[in-house]
Amino acid sequence: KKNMARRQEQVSLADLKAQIEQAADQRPALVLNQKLAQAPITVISEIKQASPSKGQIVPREAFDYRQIARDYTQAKVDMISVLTEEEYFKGSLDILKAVVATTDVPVLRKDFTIDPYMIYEAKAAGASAILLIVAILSDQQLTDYLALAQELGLSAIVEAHDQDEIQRAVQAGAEIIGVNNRNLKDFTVDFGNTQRLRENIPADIAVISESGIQSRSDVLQLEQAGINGILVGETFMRAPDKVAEINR
Ligand code: IGP
Repeated sequence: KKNMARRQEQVSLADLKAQIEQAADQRPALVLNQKLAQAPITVISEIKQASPSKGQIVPREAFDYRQIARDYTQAKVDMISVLTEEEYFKGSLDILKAVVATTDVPVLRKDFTIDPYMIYEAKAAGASAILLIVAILSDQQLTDYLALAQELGLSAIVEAHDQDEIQRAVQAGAEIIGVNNRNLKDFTVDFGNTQRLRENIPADIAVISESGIQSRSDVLQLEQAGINGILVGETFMRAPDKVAEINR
């Protein structure tokens, strides 16, 4: 929050809007929504060096996000997720901008979106999608932020953990729901939860399974449960040969 306030002082909302209008090189709008309508499973690969549950995942000096972006591109992933949260994930908007400049693959801004400014900021930085976490937003915010994302041509992944949050996501008009396999209270991972929740989500809403995905058999399990996409961070970040790991 502190970091964000600092950024807000640097670039005014009016300047962000002007940047968005002038941007020549923009990724196609709502690309993730289109992608998710097709088989096979959509793969979103994440770029992050650290997390609250795992600490430093790759050594700081080995965190070559441009090279990782090139590897993910070569592996033909559908989207690249870039953590921009600075304090817990040691990400930044500059990393996202560098990734956007390195690849033509659409990019997801992975952050704790808590105001409209961050959505304009994502668009101005060249992102194609944003994350909206139900647990930290009111119903009004969810509705408003989904409308803003749509207006800007951004896909929105609405993250929900339980039946109640899924209800709220659906009510707000989410087209893509991200179900986190990781319980944020104790960091345990449970695919069963995702599989059970899928049954209660309308079939026309795409579901992305997030976190803790480690193997081909994990992916098969999720495919069988009717999951449309996967979001994988740590497993790919730790893989010495990312292209081989993704095509495994
Ligand atoms: C990736 P993993 O276990 O593959 O590294 O997880 C992604 O799901 C995780 O980073 C994540 C996340 C979030 C991060 C899911 N939801 C919300 C920050 C904020």
